[in-house]
Amino acid sequence: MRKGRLLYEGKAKKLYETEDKQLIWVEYCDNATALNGKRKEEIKGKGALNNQITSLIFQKLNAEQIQTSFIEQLSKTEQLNQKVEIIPLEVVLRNRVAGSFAKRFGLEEGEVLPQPIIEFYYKSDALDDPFINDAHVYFLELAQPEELEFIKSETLKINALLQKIWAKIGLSLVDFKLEFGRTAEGEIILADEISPDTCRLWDAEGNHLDKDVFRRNIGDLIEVYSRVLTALQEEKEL
Ligand code: U5P
Repeated sequence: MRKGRLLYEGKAKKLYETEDKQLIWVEYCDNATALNGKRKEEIKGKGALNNQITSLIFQKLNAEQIQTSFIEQLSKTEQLNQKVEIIPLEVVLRNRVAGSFAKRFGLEEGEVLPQPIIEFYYKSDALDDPFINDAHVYFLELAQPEELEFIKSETLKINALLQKIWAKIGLSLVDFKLEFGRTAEGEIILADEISPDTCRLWDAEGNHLDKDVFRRNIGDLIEVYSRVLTALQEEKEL
């Protein structure tokens, strides 16, 4: 398999064509962004950490019969994915009060929600990813009602699996963001990444082992992400 033409450059990833039209070559870069791209920094080693963490998590989800775009890790910074058309929807699931949810409702961070809450954001840099509801999803023609129901039930299933995976290394899954894509056959599958860039992860002492260390300037991102990767690798070997 060879890396072909650059197809798309996102905030922290580059997607390349391969000889096979159904497959894309994904390269994780060292960029860290906050405030929807308005704050940007290069952090050496971040791409390799996120690629390795995402690859481990997606391997576990694939093994649990979740349909995902992940095929294999190619190198420290690269992976092979099935090509999908990304649905411009950020699907956020919250297990605990934190982040924009805490801000929106004027709450302290930390409270465990009686049941998980799923939220949708419309992926649009120009509009700053606005918070939307099901009716907006249909109005914007992002998904059909039965597709959105599938996305919700899949997100709940993924939450249960992710909570178990993170709990094994002593981390509480506070919230996370997923993206889904459509295959050439029109099937909806999980895509993009699952890493400390897209999950809030707290340890038992309340330390943040995720991108909040960068967003809030409260720690060393490489040190924290390395701790997460090492713990996942050690757990895998047990
Ligand atoms: N999140 C992303 N990308 C975004 C916005 C949020 O991955 O563009 C993730 C955060 O890392 C957090 C969850 O785990 O979604 C909720 O974020 P927030 O709405 O509390 O900022």
